[in-house]
This record gives sequence, C-alpha cells and structure tokens, in this order.
Amino acid sequence: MTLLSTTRRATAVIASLGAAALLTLSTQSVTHAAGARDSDRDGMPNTWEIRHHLDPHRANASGDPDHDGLRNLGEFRHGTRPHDSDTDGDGEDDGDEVHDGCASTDPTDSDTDDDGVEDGQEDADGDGIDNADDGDDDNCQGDESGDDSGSGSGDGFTVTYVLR
Ligand SMILES: [Ca+2]
Ligand SMILES: [Ca+2]
Ligand SMILES: [Ca+2]
Ligand SMILES: [Ca+2]
Repeated sequence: MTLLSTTRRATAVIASLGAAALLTLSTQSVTHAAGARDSDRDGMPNTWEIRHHLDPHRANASGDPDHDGLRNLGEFRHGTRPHDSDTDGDGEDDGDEVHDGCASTDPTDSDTDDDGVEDGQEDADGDGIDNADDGDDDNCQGDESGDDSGSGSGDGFTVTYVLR
C-alpha cells in the first residue's frame, strides 16, 4: 500500500513536472510568435512597426516616410529608424550609406572604418566631395564636373568658369 501510494505520488509529481515544462514551452512559443507576428505580411514584425510608429495592419514595406532613399523594409533589415533619415547622425542619409555602390557604409555606425572620420565626411570616390554631399547615384564613380546638384546642366560651364 505504502509503496503503491509512493509510486502514485511520484507519478503525479512527474506528471505535474511534465505539465509545467509543457506550459513553459508553450508560453515561450506564444511569446516568440507574438514577437514575430506580422499582421500585414509586409516582412516587418508588428513589434518593430509599432515601435517605429508605422501601421502594423497596412502593408507599407515600400514606404519611405523619412525620404532617405531607404524603404521601410530596408530600414528594418538594416536596423535603422524609418522616421530618421540619418540614423547614426554622421551626415550621410541611411539610403546613401546602403546604396552608394562600392562605398556602402554602415547606416548604424557613424564611423564605419573607425578611422576617426565620420562616414559623411569621407570621400569614397576621391572626387573632392564628401559622401554627405556627393550625388546619390554617382558616388564611387567620381564627379568630373564637381557638380552633384543634379541639375544636369551647366556642369561643364561651371568648371570652365572656375578654371578661367
Ligand atoms: Ca508588418
Ligand atoms: Ca526611409
Ligand atoms: Ca548616416
Ligand atoms: Ca554610417
């Protein structure tokens, strides 16, 4: 009798331990699922969207509210802020840091190469114009004209004028 009841008690203890373990497991998986939930299936988790004041129920992966050339999904993937055009404050927009051809820098590190010069002050293509002021498309290719205003006109004239 005593042995039987002890066995039963042990079984009950093991069973409750198992239940507790299962409960812990399911709680964790629920928590994990909630953290990764993406109601609008736009690739950006609800938690991230809410934290960054985006609508988690509207697919807005291609939005660019801070006009930095980096879409919301890209901001999520690069760990940048979708409402801050220059997340690391180095003078170069997030989009420029990510897209600048061979000169891509870390949009969350103000001095990617740790040389004491902020990314925006670097001159990746050696054209005399720092990354922050260089054109979005032509950084890393060099600006012969030295004009990155994007006007497209008068570049040659400007250089000629300066030289004379
Ligand atoms: Ca989402
Ligand atoms: Ca953006
Ligand atoms: Ca930056
Ligand atoms: Ca940077």
